[in-house]
Order: sequence, then structure tokens, then C-alpha cells
Amino acid sequence: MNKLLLITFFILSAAGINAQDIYETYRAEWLKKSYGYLPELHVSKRLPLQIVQIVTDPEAYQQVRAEKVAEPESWINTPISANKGQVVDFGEHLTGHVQFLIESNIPAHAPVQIKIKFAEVPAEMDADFNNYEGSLSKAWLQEEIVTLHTLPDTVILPNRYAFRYIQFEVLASAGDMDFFVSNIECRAVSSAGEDKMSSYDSTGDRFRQITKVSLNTLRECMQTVFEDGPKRDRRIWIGDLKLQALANYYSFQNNDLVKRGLYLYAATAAENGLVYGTLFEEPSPHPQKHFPIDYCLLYNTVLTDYYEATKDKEVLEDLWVVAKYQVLNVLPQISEAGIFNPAPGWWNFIDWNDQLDKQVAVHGTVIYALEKTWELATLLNRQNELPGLPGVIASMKKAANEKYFNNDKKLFASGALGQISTASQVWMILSGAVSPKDGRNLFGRLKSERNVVQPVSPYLYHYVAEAMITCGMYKEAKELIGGYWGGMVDKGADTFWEVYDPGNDFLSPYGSFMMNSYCHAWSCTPVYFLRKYRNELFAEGD
Ligand code: RAM
Repeated sequence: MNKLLLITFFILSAAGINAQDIYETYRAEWLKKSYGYLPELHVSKRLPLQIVQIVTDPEAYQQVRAEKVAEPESWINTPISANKGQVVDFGEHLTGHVQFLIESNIPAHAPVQIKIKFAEVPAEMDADFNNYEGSLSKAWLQEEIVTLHTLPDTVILPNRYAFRYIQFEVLASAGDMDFFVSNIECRAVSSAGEDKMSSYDSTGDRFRQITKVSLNTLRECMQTVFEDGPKRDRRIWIGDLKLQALANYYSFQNNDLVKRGLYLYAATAAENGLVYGTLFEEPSPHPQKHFPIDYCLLYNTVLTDYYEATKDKEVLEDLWVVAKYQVLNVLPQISEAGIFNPAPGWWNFIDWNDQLDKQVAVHGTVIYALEKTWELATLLNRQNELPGLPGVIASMKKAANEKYFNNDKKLFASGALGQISTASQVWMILSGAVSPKDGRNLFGRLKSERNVVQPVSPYLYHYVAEAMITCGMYKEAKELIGGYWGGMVDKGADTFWEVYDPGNDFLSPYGSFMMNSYCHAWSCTPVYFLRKYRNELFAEGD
């Protein structure tokens, strides 16, 4: 057994990792604390803004757009049969509960069955959900069928919906009956509250607009936890939590929600100490049992980010043990030569591009997280609990440069085929395996390299922007924010999307654009960059 493994083995045994449940004595208290930070949901009543029709337009995002056809007042006085194909538009993305009044033209003598369909974007409204053939459950698509026997009736729909558009369709009724829908309202919910840093904004219209969409995205995802998307998956994921927390420090500053997330992850972690990638609040907090290893380790960095933003050490003291066990579980997967070989059954996320070879990016993520954990240990004066860590970090950086650097291309190359990707360079930069100056060169060479595997999610683009900033490339970072997130704004986004490939509007990780989440947490970080680095990004004006 090599020296590093031997040390880890002794630490693990001394720390009791082989015991049945290493967090047994902490869990109840962590759970209690998570409930102490349960936020209040602010409710606001929203009404339809206009009536639209979805029209084909080859130039528009996903080749359709919403075109105004009427005011809500005239629409509610027209029977549904005459409003066929028309859609109620609330003018902005909402997350909340919906109710409406339905009346008939004559006293009802038969039941009526109506379908109520919700959509975040026009193409989703235009699509026939019956044609859905994606990989995730069709039940995520937001549609209700309601049968009513007595009219008039106020219908309160059973779920929370995430939408901008609603359509009503009569599926069955008596031939002589027609229906009027009115008093449609949404009780929109969010725990975000006030944006406390609006005075930090740049004055230029483009970046103001990007900031606004960014804030809308974050606000909609801030519920009783930081959800990944209010339409789908409606749960907390570590990768999303990290980015939401960053954006939150520069906007709503609802820091209790960050703490709630951190304690929930700790309370529901596996018995060996690893946090799971995602968890649900209801009926009682429980994880979905898988370990995306990059996410597990990024948990530690949520703690360091939290401290940087709040200087609150109490949470760190409480949860240090969790940070430590993320590392202790990963150390045995790192060879003496500093190569990370993930255990079978672990996966890693990095991005949704299925062409991406993740070997180098994951290696970089591990170093990045270990560095942050060492910062944490130093802050808490607990270095003696992870004594070998600086050595491991150094050997991993050395290995990265020796094993993964392609000397001909002068770029990091991943996997057996030596794939060149943006993800690999970015995570090498963020890990500190290369200097900012060398990082700038990597970015420079990427430009002239052919067949570079590019990110497809705003999640990975966040780290691209972060890496540019790490290298002092403020101009490029600003261009990226303006071009990539701004590209979504140009295509009509009022909240940022889960995936965005400027060249493919229909790209979906789930085999259908209908299933994509069009208000997605990990896309919300422009507000973080634009405010945190305002002086550097806007040194030359807006
Ligand atoms: C998706 C989620 C989430 C992401 C994971 C990896 O299902 O929507 O945002 O973190 O995948």
C-alpha cells in the first residue's frame, strides 16, 4: 500500500469511517437547523397581461413566437370555442398556484371536461405533449384535465406551476353548451424577497437586461430550497446550489436559504459521509441516491463561498466534518502519482454535452475542491485532520501537467483519444494547475484549434467566465456574458434556460425540447459576475 493510501487508511479508521453511520450523532441537530432556516414564501397575485397566438416564424427562437391578438378583457367575454388556439400570456415567468372561474352559456345539463396546459416558452405551448418521446417522465409536462359537473365553478388547480402561458381547451361537453373562463389568477410564490444590491448595476441597457433576467431566474428558483428549476426538477442539486448561492450574495442576500441547503445535505448524507447529489424536501427530507463526484466535492466550496460572503464561522464549524468526509472518501481514489480514478458507481456531471470526455475536467474539479477544503481547514485550524492534503494537491497538479498536457497542441487533452475541450482547459485553470498567464495562453490556443468540444449548458459557461476572470481576461468574460446569456435575451428569454447552444435551439439532454427547463437555477449567475466584478468588467464603460 502506498504512503498516501496508508495515511488515508489510518485517518479513516481513526475517524470511524467504517462505523455504521458516521453522522449518527449529528443528523437530528442538522435537520432541526435546516427547519429553523425554512423561509417564508412571499405570495403575490398576478393577472394575465395579454392574449396571444403562437405563430410560426423561422427567425424566432425554436421557430415560433407569441403574437398579441387581444386584451384579456375582450377574451373573457368570448366563449372558449371562439378563442380556439388562443393563449393567455402573463407577460413574465411565474411560479405559483392558479385558479379561474368557469361559467356556461346555458344552465349546465352535462359535465364539461377541460384541459389546461402550461408552458414556459412559446414552442412548448405549440407542441403536442402527446408526441413527447423524451427520456424523462411525461408527467413533468404541465397539463391538467378537469371534469366539472356544476357550473359556474371556481377551479383551483392542484399543483404549483412554472409558466408564462396558459391555454384552455374544452375536451368534451354537450353540443349546445359553451364556456367562458374569467378571473384567471396566479398566486406567485418565491422566498427571494427584495434585491438588495440594485445600486451595483451598470448603466448600459444590454447588461441591465441580462441582470434583470438573471434575477428573475434566481427569484423563481428560490422556494423553500434553492430549486434547480421550478418546472423541473423542483429539487435542490449541489451544482445548482453553489451557483445560486453566489448570485444570491449579490442580490437577495437570503443567506438562511443557503444554510438550509447546506444542513439538509448534511442531514441526508450517506452513512459513509458522502453527500448525495440531490435531495427532496417532501414528504420528509431524503436524497436521490447517487454520487456525482464533482457535485459532492463542490459541497465544500459552497461552504468557502458562504464564508467569503458572510464571514459566518458557525456554519463552517458545524459542517466541517461533512467537508472532511467528502475528502476522506475521495482520497483513496487518488493514486500516489496524483491521478484521480473514480470508484465504480460514481459519476460526474461537468456539463450536458454527451461528446465531452470528462477525465481532465473532473481531475481539475477535484483539485479545485481540495484546495478550497484546505482553505477551510486552515480557517478553522483543523489542518491536522487532513494532514496529507497539500501533498495530494501538489501531486495532482504535477500529474495534470505531465499526463494531460499535449505538448504539440499546448492544450490539455482528455481521455484515450486526447480530446480537446473548453471544459478541460477551464477546470485546469480553476484548479490552479496552471498560472493565470498560462491560462490566457490556453484560451488563446483554443480559438485556433479545430474540433474543440464546447459547453452546452450555462452551468459550464459559468465556469468558463470564472476561469477568464481568474486569468484577468475581463474583456473576454464580459463578451461571453453579453454574447451567451445576452444571446438568450435576444431570443426572448425572460428567465435563463437550462441548456443553450446558440446553434441548436432544440438541443435537449432529455431527448425533447419540451422537457427542458426554461427557468433554470444554474443559469442565473450573470448578476454575480456583473456586480462582483463591476469595476473590472466595466473599466472601459458599458
Ligand atoms: C439536471 C438538473 C440539475 C443538474 C443535474 C445534473 O437534471 O436539472 O440542474 O444539476 O441535472
